[in-house]
Amino acid sequence: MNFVEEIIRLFDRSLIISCWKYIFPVLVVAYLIIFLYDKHLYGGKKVKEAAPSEKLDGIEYVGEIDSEGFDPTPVLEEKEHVPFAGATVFLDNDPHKAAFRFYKIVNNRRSVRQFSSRPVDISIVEKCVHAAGTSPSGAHTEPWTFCLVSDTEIKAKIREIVEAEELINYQQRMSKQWTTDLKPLKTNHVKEYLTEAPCLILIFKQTYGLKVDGSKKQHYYNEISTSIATGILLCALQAAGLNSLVTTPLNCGPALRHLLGRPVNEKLLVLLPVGYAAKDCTVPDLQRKPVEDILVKY
Ligand code: IYR
Repeated sequence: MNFVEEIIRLFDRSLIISCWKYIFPVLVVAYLIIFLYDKHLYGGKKVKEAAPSEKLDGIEYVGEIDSEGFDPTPVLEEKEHVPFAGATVFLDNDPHKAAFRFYKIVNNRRSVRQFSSRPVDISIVEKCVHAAGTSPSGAHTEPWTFCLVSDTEIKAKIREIVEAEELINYQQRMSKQWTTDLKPLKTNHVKEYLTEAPCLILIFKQTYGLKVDGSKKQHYYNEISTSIATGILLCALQAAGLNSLVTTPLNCGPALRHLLGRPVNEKLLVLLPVGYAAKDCTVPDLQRKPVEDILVKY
């Protein structure tokens, strides 16, 4: 008896055929659901995730690479050292006044969820991003990308992606305690600020970089570095009189990355709506911890 006959003998043929009557329609429906969901997220455009050794951004690597796509041979990039100019104290050359003034600026900052339609001068935001780019980073790798979106249609698409995911987040992914903790902030899956704010800044951490030869470059502490840069950006926006909100849209990273055409080494860290608070904007009456509670002196 040959192999095929043996298989047919083992499984009753008529049983398999009768099962397929049910299995086949289920498979077709499952495929349709996956297809429609994919089309909804990525507009039908299939974007392939590049494997580490694959071509990325049109650069192909020709040398030796390890399984992660990094060149195993250390490369020394020499840096000249120059005399340090020293810290600058503005405000009457008085460091106390300068520190207090900075405190006053940042203490005024509140997370704003209702924005007015008052337009923002993009060149101000650009200057703030310029300031954010002065952030320290692991081995000076500067592992960040700031995507500034003011296009109405792209903002609408971003809102669509975020609201679809946030609905699932609020209903299923976030714990009961989490949604209860958020009740005082009056947040939910509806994100009007994503279309009301004149601009959105999507901040991506670059999990690795690319050298000119196409091999990968280590981006040490890329999340910490990008978070520090984000902090500087928030201060700069506040100093320029702009309002902002830090949002971390859970599960939206890949879809937003595809939408903005960012490469696979970039992962969304935060999304900031930026603009001017609406006239009737309200914020929760929160208190900040006194310095004695957050500072331990030795
Ligand atoms: N990302 C959700 C939930 C959320 C989570 C935290 I932690 C907040 O401080 C605020 C909101 C949202 O944006 O609604």
